[in-house]
Amino acid sequence: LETVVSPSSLIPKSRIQRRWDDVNSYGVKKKLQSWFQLPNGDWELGKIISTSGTDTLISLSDEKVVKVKSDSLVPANPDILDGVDDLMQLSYLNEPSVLYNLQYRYNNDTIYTKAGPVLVAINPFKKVPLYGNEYIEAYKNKKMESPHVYAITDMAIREMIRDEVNQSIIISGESGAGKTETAKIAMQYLAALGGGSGIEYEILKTNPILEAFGNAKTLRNDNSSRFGKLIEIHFSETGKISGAKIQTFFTTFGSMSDQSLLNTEKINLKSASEYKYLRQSNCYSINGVDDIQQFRVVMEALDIVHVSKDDQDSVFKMLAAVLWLGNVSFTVVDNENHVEPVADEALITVAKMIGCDVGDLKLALSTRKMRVGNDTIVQKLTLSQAIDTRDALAKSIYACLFEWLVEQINKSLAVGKRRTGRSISILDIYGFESFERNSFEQFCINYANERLQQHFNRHLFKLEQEEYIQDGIDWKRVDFEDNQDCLNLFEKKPLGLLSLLDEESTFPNGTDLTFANKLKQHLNSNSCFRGERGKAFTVCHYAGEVAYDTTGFLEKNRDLLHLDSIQLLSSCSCPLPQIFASNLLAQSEKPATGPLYKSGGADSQKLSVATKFKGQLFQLMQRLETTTPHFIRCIKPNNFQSPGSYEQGLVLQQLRCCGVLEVVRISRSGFPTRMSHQKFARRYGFLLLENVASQDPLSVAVAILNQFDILPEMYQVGYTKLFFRTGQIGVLEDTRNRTLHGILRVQSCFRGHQA
Ligand code: AOV
Ligand code: MG
Repeated sequence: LETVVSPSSLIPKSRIQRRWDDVNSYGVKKKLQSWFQLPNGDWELGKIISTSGTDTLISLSDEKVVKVKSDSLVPANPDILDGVDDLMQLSYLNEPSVLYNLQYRYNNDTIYTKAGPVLVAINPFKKVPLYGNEYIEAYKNKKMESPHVYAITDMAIREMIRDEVNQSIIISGESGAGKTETAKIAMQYLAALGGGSGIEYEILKTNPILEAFGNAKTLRNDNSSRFGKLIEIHFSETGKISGAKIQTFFTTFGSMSDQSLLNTEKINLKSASEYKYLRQSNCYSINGVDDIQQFRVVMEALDIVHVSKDDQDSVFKMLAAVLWLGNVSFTVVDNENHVEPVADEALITVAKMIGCDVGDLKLALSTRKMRVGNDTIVQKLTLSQAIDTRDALAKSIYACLFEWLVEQINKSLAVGKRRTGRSISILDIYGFESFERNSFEQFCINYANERLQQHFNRHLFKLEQEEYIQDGIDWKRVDFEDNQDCLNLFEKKPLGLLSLLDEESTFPNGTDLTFANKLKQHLNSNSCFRGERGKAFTVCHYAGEVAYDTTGFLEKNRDLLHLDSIQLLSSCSCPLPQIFASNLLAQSEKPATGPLYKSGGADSQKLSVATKFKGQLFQLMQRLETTTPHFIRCIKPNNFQSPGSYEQGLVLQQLRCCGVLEVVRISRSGFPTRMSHQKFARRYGFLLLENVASQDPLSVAVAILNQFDILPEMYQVGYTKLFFRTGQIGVLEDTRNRTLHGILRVQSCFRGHQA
């Protein structure tokens, strides 16, 4: 059998990968095993039989022999390296080897693997026996060391205590990759180690509440978070959890989940299919989800985080108001297509739930007050304007309700007055998205990820190298993909994507097409931008090119909630709508800085959605900047949420998007662990066999390195710090811990003896 295949470029190669190939393409002929790419893009392992000229004969596992171009083969690692814990240990770091290693582990339910300092987690889509108290104990006592969320969380705790610096655990990945589950696993570990005061129990109970109100079933994930979340967990000096604070970002409540509600007459509850908002997906149940059981859990959680019974009643009234709003219908009242809401059960129930006059509600849904000079005129709404107004009100009540709940939770978890400045924050935020059709949501999400990627880059590569150079150690510069150009494309003023979007949103005659044309006119010279035909444009993100369709951009960027609706809420007799109204007014106030979006003709000035988004993102980044980050990259092995299926192409694409391969390359050539001479001497000096009390820290440090036989290529001595390759400090830490335990035991024996 003779088949000549040219497997190159079946998977488009990124710039990063091309460089990888340069590094790894040597040595193929001498190796017995090699990767060979099948026409479908998957890689298969083959044994080299012979090489002649530019061709190589290889035999595959099914005994088939194929002839391929020698330069298309990629070297494979020896069997002994199958399934290593850390990708850094691989001799050959090419893509097929990495894919194979992850798959090998995944097939054994070992879903976690290190990629240098980054933890890769592959969603098992089934229960795996890796969690619970026994595992927590094992990681706590260092009896278990294999990569795990517990291990990385443990490291965060230790570094928080050791360095007295706040820590963050940044979890990213595609929808359905397992971010939220991973965040919960990390919280579990923190609660187990820092528990005692009881507050940890409350903190864990915030998850079911946030998920009940903030998650929805989507095509990609049955329990998809429609918001990003940062939870900051505070610790006392003794290492006990003292409180927590939750911040949510970028809520997108476009679609709502099938909430199971209280079945009481008080809120006039009907079955889900009676509500227009819940009817649209035609999906009323989720496999394996028991709504009644979940509902009980949420109600119990609300009690635990101290939401009073009265407030709980109000919460369900607001939910009912939102659902009934969706059922409000309109009739045309004149020949200009102006409308009025129908005064039926839906309208009357909404008015009752929020506590307003039916007439006021009618007016707010069918008219808009506008100021012309010093006069106020009332404009009637057309059918489509009225529907938009109704939906905007429903969305904003829901969003306000969610924000209010988070606020209540935060009050309940409030950190006491004695802040210690010790905290671990967990960030669960959606990753880079690239679909067939990409809209405003992907535009915002990918912009946020571009920023997070810069944080990742800066932390892992840039700061790293700057530190080496500053400390004068021998270090050959490793380049990394800097994404500053792409960030400039978004953020530059006045000619950046965000500025131009805001500008066009303020023009009454602006359309998605005029917006797209403006982008092409001003940004075509930018290397990260490419105008496409019609209303489309392409951005070259760090993770790849994404073509955006500007359809709906302007409308989504304008905040459609009218001042009339806010005024309606503020006049309601229920407490929650009043709180919502004052929050909304505060948000729409003119801020000291930042571009403004003037809503078309109305008398309020509001921030555009994109500008608010950018503001939140900057706040988030500022908070993260003050922490030592730990990164977890979640990977989805297939698109069917099913266990046991591992699609190489899909995994590879995600590995590239989150820079996992690049980070291994950099880490392997660097010195990720570092410690000042003083600290090193203080920490390990007592392990020395000879007395060094009189010596300077550097001499002590060198003595330690010698005594423990740390190989010269494994460390570098800088002006102020010692730099180590990965894993080196572990040996010293172990010895130190064992010795300390020994001393403690001796001391307690001694005390026992005295007594
Ligand atoms: P996501 O947070 O990354 O998506 P989730 O954390 O909700 O994804 O995970 C999706 C589903 O995968 C969960 O509901 C579980 O069924 C399963 N899963 C994830 N991690 C594990 C694990 N460690 N063990 C067992 N099952 C797991 V989104 O919120 O959609 O971006 O917006
Ligand atoms: Mg999630």
